Amino acid sequence: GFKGAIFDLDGVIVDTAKYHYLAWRWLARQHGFDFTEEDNERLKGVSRDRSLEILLEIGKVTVSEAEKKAMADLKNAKYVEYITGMDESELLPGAREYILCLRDAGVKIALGSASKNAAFILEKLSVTSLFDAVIDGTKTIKAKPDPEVFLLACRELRLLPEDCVVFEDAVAGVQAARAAGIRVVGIGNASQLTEANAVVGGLDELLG
Ligand code: G16
Ligand code: MG
Repeated sequence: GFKGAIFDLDGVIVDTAKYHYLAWRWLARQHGFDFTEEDNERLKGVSRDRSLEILLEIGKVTVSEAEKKAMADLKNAKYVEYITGMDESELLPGAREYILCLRDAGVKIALGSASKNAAFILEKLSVTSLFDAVIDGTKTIKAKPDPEVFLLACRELRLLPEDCVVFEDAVAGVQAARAAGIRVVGIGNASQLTEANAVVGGLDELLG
């Protein structure tokens, strides 16, 4: 059993990856190169700044630090335009139901996301009140695979890592959870998430 459940956001609760993709592709095209859906796989769970570095590598574009900052801001403005239109219909199957089920059983719930837009997205999905703690990209210094985000979540829930479980879809996120000493359920493909303690296709598979 476990006393705390820590959920990643993109790829676990909601598919915001498609909006990140559209915004990054828009930025790439502004700079004269294409950005494919396959390229986008490399950005899942990765911080905004690191994502930009990868994008620039793909486009073989070199820019100044000031330009990088401007590009990251532009991408985010575009991304925020897309997510502003989101509502609860975009919750992934089983997400709300599984969290409610855990809450009924007395399990504490936290968010552990790399996104600086996480609080806004939870509001759009009308699930803010389901979380006892929200740790996101505005509260962390080190990005996944560093364990910081999940250790902060445990601390805010007042629980030990060994009493918690993380739900993660990205390899870097699974590694971050393991580094924090927390058991992790991978969401996605078992051949990709090899370091997870268990893997399911989605939270709907966990509903009893
Ligand atoms: C999410 C996405 C990443 C994104 C990151 C930062 O991570 O998977 O693609 O780059 O957040 O997002 P933002 O630009 O909104 O700060 P997670 O940890 O929720 O899967
Ligand atoms: Mg994710």
